[in-house]
Amino acid sequence: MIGHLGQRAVRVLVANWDRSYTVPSRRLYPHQWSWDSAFVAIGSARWSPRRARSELLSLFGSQWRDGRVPHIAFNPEIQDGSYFPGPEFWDVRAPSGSATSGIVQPPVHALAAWRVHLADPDSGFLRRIYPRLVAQQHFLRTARGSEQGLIHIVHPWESGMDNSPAWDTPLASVEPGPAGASRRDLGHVSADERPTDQDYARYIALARAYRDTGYRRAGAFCVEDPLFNAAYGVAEVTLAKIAKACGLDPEPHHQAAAAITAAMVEHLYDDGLFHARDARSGILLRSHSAAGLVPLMLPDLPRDLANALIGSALDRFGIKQGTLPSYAPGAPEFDPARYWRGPSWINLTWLVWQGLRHRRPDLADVLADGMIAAVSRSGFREYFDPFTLHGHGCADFSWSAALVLDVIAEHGLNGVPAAGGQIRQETGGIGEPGEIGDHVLA
Ligand code: 9WN
Repeated sequence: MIGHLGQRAVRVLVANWDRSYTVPSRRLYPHQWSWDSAFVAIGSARWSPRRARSELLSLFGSQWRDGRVPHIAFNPEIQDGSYFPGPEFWDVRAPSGSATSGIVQPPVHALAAWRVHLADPDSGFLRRIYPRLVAQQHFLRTARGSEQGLIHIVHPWESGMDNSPAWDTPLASVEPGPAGASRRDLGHVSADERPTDQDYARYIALARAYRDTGYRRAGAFCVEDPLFNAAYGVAEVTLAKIAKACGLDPEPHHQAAAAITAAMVEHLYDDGLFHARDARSGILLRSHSAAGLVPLMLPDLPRDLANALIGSALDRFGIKQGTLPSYAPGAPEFDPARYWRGPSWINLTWLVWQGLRHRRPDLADVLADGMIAAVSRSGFREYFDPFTLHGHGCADFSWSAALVLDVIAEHGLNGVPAAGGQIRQETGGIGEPGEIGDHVLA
């Protein structure tokens, strides 16, 4: 059932495993990233729920006292300077003692935890992770929440879609600092697939300014992003399920989820797409980012809006072709090869796939086949040209491998899902690639 493609995906995850979690990429991203680990857990749940639990628990081991889950937890054994900005730049430690960054990423972790539980029910795991997930939401609500109930982000890196054209306008007001010389990414990936030096210098200036307030006050960049807020809403929907499974009251989570959806509809929606909003001026930052389709994941999205989003997915993003470009191809800023400015990403496609599965299973199937086609054609690359499926960015990228395992388990390689939605599980100890390989790849 897993097929040759699934075996290759497992091999990527085994190769990127680092004792208790998975690095996104050995060379380009050699530490633990927050939303990457959530996506990896969703995929690992299909073949090794033990690894999936470890992935999430290890990340939450670096949670701050205020509930924030940092976007990077640094591996102390990795040589200084192999990723920039590294621990010396962020200059902060979690209560566990691990060096971390001070910003966050979209909170897709409750969803991941629930999927891990569904794959291999473990009430001890759920009870352990639930208060941490609640604290993560609490941090967002209290430190980043607006009166209208929306969450703002303080850095493009917090959106997960760092280089999206959606950030061109808010970034333009950021004074670039001196950063070019410190970049490490260009040693691994071609410059025309990555952010420009000027944008990179702005990222560093913003991160430095936030750091210098003790990671408390937003600087020039302060926006409410539809993907981030949709993830925040889906987290409440999922926490209701987790609370119920733990014998706790789900009602506060239901109420929170309904309020988030309502606030998003009122403040972030316009003309067939959700948009980011400048949190200070309240001005909508209209763009053509596929982040605006992710609210399809919200189960209580009004039906007429969901239909309008599906119309945009078809007309503006052309998903009938099987791929979801990260930015609408008809827009002037579209670039099929540059990071987040047009290429297809497996994680973004997976999120929208989730949103379509119950609403338009026919279109969901088209996207599932498209994800499989992209990695079959080009391997588990970081991103793909949405028209040619040519691979870009780094190779052996963890979430591309992990989420394709989930797609194989749910949708199957030829439209036939794996029995029980489960790919064979490892039975050996974690952390021994050979051992795991023997069990899964036999
Ligand atoms: C900054 C790790 C991360 C992803 C992000 C992606 C990219 C980092 C970078 O890589 O961002 O966090 O150095 O460009 O944009 O979504 O989590 O895979």
